[in-house]
Amino acid sequence: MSPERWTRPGAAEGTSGPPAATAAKPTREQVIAGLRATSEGGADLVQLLTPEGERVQHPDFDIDLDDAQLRDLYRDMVLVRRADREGNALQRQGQLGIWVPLLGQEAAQIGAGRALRAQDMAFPSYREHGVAWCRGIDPTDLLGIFRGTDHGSWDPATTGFHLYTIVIGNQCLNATGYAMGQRFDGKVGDQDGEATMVFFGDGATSQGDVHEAMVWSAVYDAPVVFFCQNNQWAISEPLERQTRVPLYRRAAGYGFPGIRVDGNDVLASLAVSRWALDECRSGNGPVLIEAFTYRMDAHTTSDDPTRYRLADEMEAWKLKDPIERLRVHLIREQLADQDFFDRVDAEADELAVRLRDFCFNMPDPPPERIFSEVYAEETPQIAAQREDYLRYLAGFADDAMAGGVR
Ligand SMILES: Cc1ncc(C[n+]2csc(CCOP(=O)(O)OP(=O)(O)O)c2C)c(N)n1
Ligand SMILES: [Mg+2]
Repeated sequence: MSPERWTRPGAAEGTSGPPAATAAKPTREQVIAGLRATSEGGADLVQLLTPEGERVQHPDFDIDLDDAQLRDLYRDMVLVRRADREGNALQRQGQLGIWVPLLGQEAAQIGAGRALRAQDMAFPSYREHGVAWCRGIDPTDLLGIFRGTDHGSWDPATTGFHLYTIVIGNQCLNATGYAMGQRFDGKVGDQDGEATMVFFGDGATSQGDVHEAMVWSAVYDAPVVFFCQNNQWAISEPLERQTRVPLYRRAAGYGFPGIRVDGNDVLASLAVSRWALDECRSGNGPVLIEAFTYRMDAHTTSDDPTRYRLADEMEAWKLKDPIERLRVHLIREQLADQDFFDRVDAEADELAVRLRDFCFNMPDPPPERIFSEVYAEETPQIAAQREDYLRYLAGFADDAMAGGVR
């Protein structure tokens, strides 16, 4: 086989197989441009609502929602955005150690989150405040994680929502294991079955854990939907530092379907997620969904994106705002009046006040708590460490230290 036989994959010309020997070899720049080539609405981007709020049809995916359901999706996104902005502000005011913004990713998350059924299980990373909302987690429950007082206070078993995972990509392995359990328990095989959905980012696709999870899921038919929010950045690393092919096409290499959905279109995210979960429920999983979206704020409150990305990129994505396009659609089709929008805004204000009050009044945990619940039963070593630590704290004259972590 001569070396000329192999050219770079021609992302720009839309082929997923090996390029023909005669194909012109794309330049590195063309390959990189191809990663984003379909973002304006190509044949391989599932979109049901344009950035201008116009409802469009898709041959494979459609959805039939009534007016009230459309309004509910709008309300979800507005409330989640408001909770997110409040979390950001609370960090700036010194009330939280850090906040991880979801700004811009509301449609991807609400679409996926509302596609999940009660019996399903979701595994988030750390930015999935919108999915948390859909699983019935009160936004106040997120605050302890970012104030450093707990690791998440909800019960994954009853909420169907695992605790946040900071270790990039790791939750894909956990989700695959959980999905295998669903299979072994006989919960897969019909439309009333169970499925698992795991959330991760574009950067996470470079992690070994994600690869291993995909290989395992493929060969053992694990009922898991891999929901990748491609927000274009992994902190300061752009997409082209993670891949040379559009991410959804990687699924072909594992042997399961990969779909790219407009992640700023809540209808498309909902439609594709429902389909993928049903595939898993009925035993046809796994599926990869690449939700093509954009991180409109910093990576976290510790990050300054002006140091590595240009303002015009941000300006272009503002025109694709997920909430604005549904708002325009509701107005254009006369599905909601001013009174509705005012009520949602008032509800968002109330939520923000509730979050602030909750945060200001959060009790500090007692210092000895770091030793409890490490093991199911306390070991003598842990008991000795706890006593040692409490003796150490008691040695301070200033009882601010002894009284708790401030
Ligand atoms: C295993 C591991 N390596 C590195 C980090 C540091 N880290 C935190 S977030 C992040 C970038 C993740 O980017 P992406 O997967 O695109 O998710 P996003 O933050 O954009 O949602 C990195 C490298 C980590 N948390 N875990
Ligand atoms: Mg990312």
